[in-house]
Amino acid sequence: PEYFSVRMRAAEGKAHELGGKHISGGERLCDHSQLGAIATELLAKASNHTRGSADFIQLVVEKVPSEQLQFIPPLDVSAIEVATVQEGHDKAKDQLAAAGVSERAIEHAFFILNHERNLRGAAIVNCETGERLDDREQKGVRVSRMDWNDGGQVEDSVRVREALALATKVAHSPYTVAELCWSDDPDYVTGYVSSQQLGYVRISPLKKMGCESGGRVFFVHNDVDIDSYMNFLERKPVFIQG
Ligand code: PML
Repeated sequence: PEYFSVRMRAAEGKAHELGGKHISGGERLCDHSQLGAIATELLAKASNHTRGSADFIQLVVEKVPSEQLQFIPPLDVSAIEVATVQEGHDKAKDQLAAAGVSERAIEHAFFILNHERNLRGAAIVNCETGERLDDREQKGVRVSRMDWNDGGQVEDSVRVREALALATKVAHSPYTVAELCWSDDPDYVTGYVSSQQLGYVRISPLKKMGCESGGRVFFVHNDVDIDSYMNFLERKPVFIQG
C-alpha cells in the first residue's frame, strides 16, 4: 500500500515567527484508508491540548515513498525512580557517560535544556566537544515521519508511546551516541536517557514541577555527516514494530 505522513503542529503566536510557542504536535504514518480518521484524531489532540489558546493549527498530509519505509523494533524500556531532581540528574549523567558522552558535552546539554526556554525541537551536540552542530536555534530539529505500526500497545500512555517511537528512530542512526530528554510541560517531571545499547531509560524526576524549560539533545559522533543525519531524522519514514 501507499503510506502518508500526517503531521500536526499547534502554536501560540504567528505561524513561522521565532518565539511562537509550540503547544501541541503529532506524527503519524498511515495508509489511505486511515487518512480521514488519523487527521481527525490529530485535530482533536490539538484542540484538547490547546483549549482554544492556539493561534494556528497546521495539519500536513504527504505521501511517503513506500520503498523508503523502514521497520524497526522499539528500544527496551526500563525505569529509575529517585528521591530528588539532583539524584535524577546524577543518574542521567552516569548513563550518558556510560554511553560514551564526554563530561563537557553532558554539561552543555544540561545547560541547553535548563536555559533554552523555547527549544521546540532537538539540539544536536557533538558527544566529544559538546559543540552544538545544528543551526536551528530555538526551533531545533523536529523528528518526523515515524509511528507505531500496530498502534503501539506496548505502552499505555500516549506521551510515553510517542516519546519511545521518537527515541527509537533517533537511536537507530549509527551517528547517534545517546539522547537526553525532559519535557517542557511544567506538569510532567519524568524524562529519559536512551541509546541503542542503554535502551529507553525513564528517570523520574528529572526536573522540578512547574519548570517550563526542557526539550531534547541528541549526542552524535564526531564524524557525523550533519546534513544526512538531519535528513534521516526529519524525512526518513520509519515504522516501529513491537
Ligand atoms: C514530552 O512529552 O515532551 C517528552 C516526553 C517524555 C516522556 C518521558 C517518559 O515518561 O517516558
